[in-house]
Amino acid sequence: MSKIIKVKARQVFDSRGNPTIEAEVFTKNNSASAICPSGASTGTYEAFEKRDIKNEKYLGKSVLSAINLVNTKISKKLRGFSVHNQERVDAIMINLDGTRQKTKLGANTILAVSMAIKKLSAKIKKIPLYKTFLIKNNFRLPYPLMNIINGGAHANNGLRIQEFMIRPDRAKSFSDAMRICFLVISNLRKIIKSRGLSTSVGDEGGFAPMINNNNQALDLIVLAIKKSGFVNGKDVSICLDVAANELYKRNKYSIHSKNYITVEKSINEYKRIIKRYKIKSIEDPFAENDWIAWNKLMKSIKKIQIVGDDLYVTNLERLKKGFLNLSSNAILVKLNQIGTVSETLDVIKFAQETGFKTIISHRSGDSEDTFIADLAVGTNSNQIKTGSLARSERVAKYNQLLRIEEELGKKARMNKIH
Ligand code: 2PG
Ligand code: MG
Repeated sequence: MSKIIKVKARQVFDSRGNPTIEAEVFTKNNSASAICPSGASTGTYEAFEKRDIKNEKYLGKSVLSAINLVNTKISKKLRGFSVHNQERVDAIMINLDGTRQKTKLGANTILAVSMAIKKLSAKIKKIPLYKTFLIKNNFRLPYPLMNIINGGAHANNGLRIQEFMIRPDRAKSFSDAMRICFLVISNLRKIIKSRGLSTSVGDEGGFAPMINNNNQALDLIVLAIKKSGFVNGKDVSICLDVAANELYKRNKYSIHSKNYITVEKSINEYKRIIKRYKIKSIEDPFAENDWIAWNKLMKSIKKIQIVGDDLYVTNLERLKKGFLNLSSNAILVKLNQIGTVSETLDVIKFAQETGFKTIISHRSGDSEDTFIADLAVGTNSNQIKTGSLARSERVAKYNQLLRIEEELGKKARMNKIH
């Protein structure tokens, strides 16, 4: 009853309006589907995203060849295997591809199938998806890292830093966390409007006002937190994703202004804003190959969450290097950076065993698929980063977490931040 009889894919569109893959897996009596997301500020070491670069009808962005691969090669190879044996089916696809970065089939091709299989397994077992990952009981809800001001590659306002986020550190439940974020966002909207700035939003649902100075964005957020009756750094903490790959040139960085400065000077600037704005978490503070800079930062600041995204690209080898190098104390986890559910779980397991905080993340090009909400709960991940309370592809994940919390009832607990 759980044997795969067919895999089928179709081209659908992501939240930026770009083509992406939806895969549907069939057993005799059941089926389930999943949609692959897509990033804009991607790391060099991410697994390959397959697109028809020569198809001018879609400006080189269609995924029709990937879809053809699913409908033919992958469907044929997976036929007869059980949907309950995720590792096996993932290994078959990894071997069928046979390359380091999944350049032959594409990580997007493989991942859509891998996620659909996971969903179908849960459906056949008649259990919620979150119960099929690493944790079997004592589920914990993640703290949301809500991206409320968008900059960098996700907006066109000239803000150096890509994501300005809030985390409701004293929330007692996930619904309480949502209420706190709702209040801060509502007040931020009012403040931005009162300054005569636009309240239009960027790719991840955060506001994208035409300001180009990090401090200005941070001042707005501090004010919104205060106006909402919360204490910055206690009730609500400011967190950043610098996405420093985009701000790096010849050993120097233009994170804090348009001027390129050394790592040492950048660290001093980090220290200054951490103190002034009580920042609690910084993602990708330096570029993906600058291991020395990461280690210097880790050694020079205490009690701050340093998150590797482009640095690790959800890749076990790179995470092991970061562990040995003392590069960070947290990892951002994105399924499509590596390309299968099994490999993602391996990374999460290693990270948690070695004391890293795990943060499950969306991509800037995302969809109505809420897989990552279940993944966050099912792996006891501390945090989830999935945009603001705007744009349904972002809100869908938060809504799914509310449903999970409701289902867990009295057993629902928030994760530990510290
Ligand atoms: C990031 C992500 C998600 P993108 O850098 O963390 O916010 O952006 O998907 O564009 O890589
Ligand atoms: Mg990032």
